[in-house]
Amino acid sequence: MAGKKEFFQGIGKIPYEGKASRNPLAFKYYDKDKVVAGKSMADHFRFATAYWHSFCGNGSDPFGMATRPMPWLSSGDVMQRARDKADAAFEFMSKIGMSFYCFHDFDLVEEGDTIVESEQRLHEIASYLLEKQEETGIKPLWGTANLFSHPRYMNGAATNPDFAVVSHAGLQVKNALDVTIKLGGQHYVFWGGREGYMSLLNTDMKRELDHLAAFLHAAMDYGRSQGFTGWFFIEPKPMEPSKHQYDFDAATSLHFIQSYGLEADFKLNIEVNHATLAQHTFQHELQVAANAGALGSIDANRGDYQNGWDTDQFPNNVYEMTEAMMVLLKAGGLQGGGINFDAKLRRNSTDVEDLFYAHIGGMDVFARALLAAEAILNDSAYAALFTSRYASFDSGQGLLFEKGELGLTDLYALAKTGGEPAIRSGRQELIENIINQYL
Ligand code: XUL
Ligand code: CO
Repeated sequence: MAGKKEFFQGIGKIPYEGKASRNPLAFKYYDKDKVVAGKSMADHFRFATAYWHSFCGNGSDPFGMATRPMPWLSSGDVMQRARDKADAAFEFMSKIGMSFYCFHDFDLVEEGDTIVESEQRLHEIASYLLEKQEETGIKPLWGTANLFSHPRYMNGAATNPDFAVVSHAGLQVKNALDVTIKLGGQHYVFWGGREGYMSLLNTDMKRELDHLAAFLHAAMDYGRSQGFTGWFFIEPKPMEPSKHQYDFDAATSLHFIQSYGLEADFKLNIEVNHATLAQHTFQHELQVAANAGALGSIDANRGDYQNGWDTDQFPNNVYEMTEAMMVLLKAGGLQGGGINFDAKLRRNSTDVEDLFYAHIGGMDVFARALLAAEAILNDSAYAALFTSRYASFDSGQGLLFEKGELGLTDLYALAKTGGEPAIRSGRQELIENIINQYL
């Protein structure tokens, strides 16, 4: 590795040692080459590190300052800081065996005082990242533009009531797309933290949604004109930082995508903690996306059952993740995306090892859940229980109904001669017990 400094000293390549291992710096379940349901674990997951949380987030919160030592941010020179950050990122990803990363434009390098300065910085750091990528084979899973931190976006980016801000957002997305393409990024994400409103009293919702659609069409046309072949993902989230965000959940985002004719190019990036903020489960959001053929990618994390905000903790609940992996396997996997750990260390996790423990834990939870889900779907009574619930639609009148061949008077006549339907158990507890048995 070309990096001059070693930022994660004393930590080598993280091995897979199996579940009997007591080595905290080893995988217990994530065995990248192990084939599960016809694909290696690495190919199922395509794990990615989030540049912002892992290499920019310093533990500060609205109540307190940074807690986490980040030696890669110590240089007084902005470009040196960006290069050191890239060195730290690639050292971490190489050691843990991560194939992908995800970034916002100004995670890579700080925004300049002028547009020209920002563009120069982005161009320069992208060239440096390209060198690191060539050395390691690690690439972006997706890129995005930060259209929510700068004060200019306080009233929205693509949905801002001021066209000057909308066009500035366009400039930023053009540059972010150029960098994503230059780095061989596979996909491009739109997360609209400020695309929404704080009060309807001053918001023309319909007009703002029309603007968002025009903006996304323009971004998509530009990307395609530059040879970008990846998907554009919308990442739903109901609120935070806005009171109400337009991409509220998977169903709302799909309705938007379909209403504005974006469905050939746009899919969804489903985030666990965004699902729970919308009062859904993660698996619900995965299923809604899958039903529309739009399950593109995943942002992995978890919320907190007692807090109502986006805590972005690393995943640790194997039972819930197993339910999610059952949905994923039944859907035939992700459509081109991967699993990005959009998760941050707790403010009091301050040792260099903590970033490794967090990612090892998250990757092991996915691996363990995938193994369990595959066994449940293929070896247990589950599949038969599931399909038998719908057996009355497999033949006869039920099948005709499913094909749309029965009218309401047909249903009337059938019910009248059929009498009161039998009471049939949904067997929820039995199915829950089966899952528990396979963990
Ligand atoms: C915010 C969030 C973002 C997106 C990318 O909640 O999830 O980090 O993933 O902008
Ligand atoms: Co996210």
